[in-house]
Amino acid sequence: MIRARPIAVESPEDLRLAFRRMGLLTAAHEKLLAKLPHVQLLLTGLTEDAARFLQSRSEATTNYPAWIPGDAQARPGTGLLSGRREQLERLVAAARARAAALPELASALERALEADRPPAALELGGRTFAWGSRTYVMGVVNVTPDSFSDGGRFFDPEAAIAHGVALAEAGADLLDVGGESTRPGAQAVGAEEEVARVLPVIQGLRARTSVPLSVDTTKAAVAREALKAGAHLINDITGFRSDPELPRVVAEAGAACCLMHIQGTPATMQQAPRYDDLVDEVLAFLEAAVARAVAAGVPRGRILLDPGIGFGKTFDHNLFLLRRLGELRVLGLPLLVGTSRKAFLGKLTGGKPAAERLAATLGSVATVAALGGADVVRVHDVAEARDALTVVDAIRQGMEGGLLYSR
Ligand code: HH2
Repeated sequence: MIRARPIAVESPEDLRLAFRRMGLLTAAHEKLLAKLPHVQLLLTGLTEDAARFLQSRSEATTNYPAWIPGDAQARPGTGLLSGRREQLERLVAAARARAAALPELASALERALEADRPPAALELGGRTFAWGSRTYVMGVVNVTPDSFSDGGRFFDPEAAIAHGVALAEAGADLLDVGGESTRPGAQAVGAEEEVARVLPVIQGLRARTSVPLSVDTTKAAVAREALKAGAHLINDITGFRSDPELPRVVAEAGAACCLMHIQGTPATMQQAPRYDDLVDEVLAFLEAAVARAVAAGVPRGRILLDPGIGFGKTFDHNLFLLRRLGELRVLGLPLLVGTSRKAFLGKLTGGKPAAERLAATLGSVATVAALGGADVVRVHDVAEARDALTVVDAIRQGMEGGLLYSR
């Protein structure tokens, strides 16, 4: 009986398994892959020169990808490139070789073509984060009286330390200690008060666990003390936009950082979030954040990025961004995603309060992991997230059955 079945073209692994099934030599796989998968790239922000170049190449020969320009009046500088990988690679070379070279276009295309490669591994606090090998878990330790889901529960330092130790034992790969709530409309906390909240907890956790420690702060003064006390990563929900000193403090300590997208400030962010192109604007914000970090001396390889779910985003913005998370892979850096117990999950589940959003959280965590968009998930319930992710990661990597083809 003749059968035909679709193989996911965006997954080279599955195409390689199809080649095995067909008995083709391993040596030929890469060559065949370059000819096969269809790459579609949405381009925005094109100069007229770059747009003309794309048009002329696609008209000239079939050596280059097809080019569909966007509406010149309504959406200038946009278009879609569609073709095989080798055609795209030829286009990159042509953009570089041209007398009036187009390096920005060439780099943007190159980054898009490399988006399926995992970022370089990160050494943090004596552990290796091998991106792409599995989804890592960051456990939340809120030392605040007013966090949206657990405010006041771990305000006492001993309670916070015990909670952090429990999360570490439950399998957290990182702990994120925060002394200031970022929920919409939260009261700002002074640096002195924030240091007084987080420092004893960092010291206690350093003494009692070997898990790398992150500190959720926007302030250089807090970061400085936290890093001195042994924290390894600074998690700034404003993407190094609120304290110009902060990137330098991170660089000088040789620490890592997580830079998050936010529109507005926690006080105002949920009033009227608005975007023309959500993914494009998040990409632009994160690129600028990386530039600030690198300019201050933070190596690119010590930066994680976060789309900032719930930070200046409507319900629909959150869902769309989670669905299209994979597009942020063009940044070439590991992605951290925080959906845990957030309001959009409450809304999706008929108005459940934060304390009853565990199953919804696990659904969101499993989805972002399965879509391949997240390297780290930031969660309150570590043991449960670990179990869910173990299943997702195992299914994503379940290729052993396909290896039978080569026998
Ligand atoms: N979400 C919160 C706080 N910090 N950091 C990153 N990188 N990503 C996030 O999504 C994120 C974050 C909000 O959660 P929580 O800490 O539980 O609440 P609160 O800010 O009220 O303390």
